[in-house]
Amino acid sequence: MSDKTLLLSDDGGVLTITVNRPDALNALNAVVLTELCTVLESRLPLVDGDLRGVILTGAGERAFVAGADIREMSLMTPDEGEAFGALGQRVTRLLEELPVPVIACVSGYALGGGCELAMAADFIYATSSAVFGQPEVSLGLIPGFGGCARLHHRVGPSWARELIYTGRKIDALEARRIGLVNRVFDTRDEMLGSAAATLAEIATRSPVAVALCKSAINDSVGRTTTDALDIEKAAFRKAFTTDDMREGTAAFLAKRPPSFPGR
Ligand code: CO8
Repeated sequence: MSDKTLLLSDDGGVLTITVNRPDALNALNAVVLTELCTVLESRLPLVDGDLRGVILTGAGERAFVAGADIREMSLMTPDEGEAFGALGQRVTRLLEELPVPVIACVSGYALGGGCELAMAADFIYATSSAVFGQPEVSLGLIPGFGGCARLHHRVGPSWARELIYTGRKIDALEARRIGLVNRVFDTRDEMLGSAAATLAEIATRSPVAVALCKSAINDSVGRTTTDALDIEKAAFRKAFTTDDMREGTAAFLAKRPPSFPGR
């Protein structure tokens, strides 16, 4: 196993980011969060580049990420805690702002900041060993990397409140049942293979249209239907300015597969 805390591999336009602190169950310390920011910021301008999707995972079978680093947080002043929370929130925003789909692949624990990191992905795949939860209240903390802000959009306010107030952990099947997880797999290899296949399928669609959908969905969260429809209307208009839209509609009419230029 490498001694780097973040492992990156690029395979055919799919970037796999692996949090690699298995001895601490991949807990997020300031170093990992700063490295995540650096990687994601460097990828943001690649809307016209080769990047087609991101898989976010944790090293080993025991944990995706077992939370923010409790040892590190235990020594923080309020100002340091605020800066740490802001750093974690920045990572989750960067994942949402990436113009390509992000799939979180969860084996083992996704607790606290780990569950919040997974929720910043577009959707979550899990193995049957996965365990989700927001146990912060057991530590006198609260979810600080977007758990209070995002969990209720995934599972509805009632489930979000119960999970956050109790700190209770749920298994993969329960997480799928309440809508937190899309798919559950027997093995990690199956999960990663399926995530790669999903990203490959999405890559056959217009990358510009997918990016417009992603930002329209993210920007609509928490808005009124009227505001959300305005956001969608603006994105719909923008689609008409793209070469992808001309190609996609022309290909349909010519009864041939589209070849999207990605602009
Ligand atoms: N931080 C630091 N170290 C951790 C963490 C963590 N979150 N989780 C596990 N570890 C370490 C353990 O200390 C242990 O290290 P060592 O071997 O040196 O003692 C090693 O990983 C293995 O852990 P365990 O021996 O405890 O393994 P078990 O299989 O017995 O238990 C559990 C696994 C159930 C996952 C258990 O480790 C656990 O409960 N971990 C903590 C889970 C948790 O509470 N996570 C939430 C943390 S709070 C948070 O994420 C807040 C996010 C927002 C922050 C906003 C800041 C403003």
